[in-house]
Amino acid sequence: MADEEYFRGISKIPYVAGAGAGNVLGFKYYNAQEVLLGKTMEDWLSFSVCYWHTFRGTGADPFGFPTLCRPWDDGKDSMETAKRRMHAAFEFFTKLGVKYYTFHDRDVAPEGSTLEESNRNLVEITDLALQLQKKTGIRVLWVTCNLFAHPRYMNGAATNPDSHVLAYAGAQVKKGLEIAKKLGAENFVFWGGREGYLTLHNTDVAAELRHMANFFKMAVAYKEKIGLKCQFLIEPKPKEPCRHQYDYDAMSVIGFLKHFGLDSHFKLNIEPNHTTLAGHSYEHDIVVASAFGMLGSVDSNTGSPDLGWDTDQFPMDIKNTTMVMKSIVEQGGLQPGGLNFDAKVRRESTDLEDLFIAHIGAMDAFARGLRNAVKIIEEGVIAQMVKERYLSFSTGIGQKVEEGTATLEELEEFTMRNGEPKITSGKQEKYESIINHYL
Ligand code: XLS
Ligand code: NI
Ligand code: NI
Repeated sequence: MADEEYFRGISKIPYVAGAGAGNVLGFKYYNAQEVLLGKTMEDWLSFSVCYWHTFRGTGADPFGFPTLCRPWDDGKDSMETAKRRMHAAFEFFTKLGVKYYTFHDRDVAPEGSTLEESNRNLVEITDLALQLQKKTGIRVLWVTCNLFAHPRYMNGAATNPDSHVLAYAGAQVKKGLEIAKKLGAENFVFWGGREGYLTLHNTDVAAELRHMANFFKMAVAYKEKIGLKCQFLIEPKPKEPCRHQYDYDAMSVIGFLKHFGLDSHFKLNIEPNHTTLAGHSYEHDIVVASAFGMLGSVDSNTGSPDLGWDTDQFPMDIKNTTMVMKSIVEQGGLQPGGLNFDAKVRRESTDLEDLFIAHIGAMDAFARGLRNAVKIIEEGVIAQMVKERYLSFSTGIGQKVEEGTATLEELEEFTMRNGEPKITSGKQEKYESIINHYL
């Protein structure tokens, strides 16, 4: 089992700068060890493969049966299958040349009929993961607990109206944190898919938010108790599967964390397909989270903007990747976060090689985005224009506003003295033309 090769005919993906359009099994832009602005591309991008889509995805959708047959899967949720899958996963990570992977507890090990059995399974499988990590140097970008798939969580986990369910979720997170420590995970993610409501008629919103905050406080306490060093992340999403999810978008989560005094313990894991579901532009939540110093990691995927749900497609749009990388480079990088491909091949992309083609295409899209962003930042044309736009805040009354020392009386006096402000063009088309220059 350990020696079996699952991705036959595919070897380590090479850097093939300048190769023709038809070569989709090589990187044309991602050159891992190349240094840009003092850091290797590998470090700026910290790519990660997700376990759930890439190793558990079957292509099933609400209207159709599975379409994706994988050589490591026999359709059984057994420990033996789980181990085979783990070997296949590490073969994939190694050939693709990524340093990180992410998983939910229940992706890697089957859920047992009791919590004890589930925990035993998880411990046994992560022993194998640890062994493969040591052998390959591949690391865990983040671990998360699946607190949304099992029927017990249908009314929520940390926001469930039944404290017994909340207790179960807490027990699951306790084990998840222990596993994160064992595997040296860089981050731990909370995604609240069932933390929200289907109807307000049966929901005590204030109680649910309080319980969720207290749940996070227990997680922080246990993390500190066991000396787990990783960064906690919350992943916002406005809806799906709930009608409304409390972690609606970056600004809502930041407000929640600050309200409950949790903001020093958490950062955000932003998934652009969730941002667009919340009605914002692709990079909006990246920019907002970064503005608060809370951009921790990115679930780099995309949706189809003409649809209203999370299609988890591989990000292939160079303008999007450029704008995301601009924010990331401006804040000095993402570490200990990274770019995790929370993305799945289409259910019609049935070849095994499509898994490689999808990841390579998306890695190259981000590598191009990084190269573009570096040029935008190095040349500084946009930055200079933005700086000039806000120049009035560096002297006089503007400076007093900036520093928080101005009063309304002073603003009135200033206005009486200076009259009507002059009309200033926002120059949107000029900015857009300049951005296009770099794409
Ligand atoms: C679902 C989320 C989920 C999280 C991890 O929409 O993106 O996959 O990333 O639970
Ligand atoms: Ni995600
Ligand atoms: Ni998602």
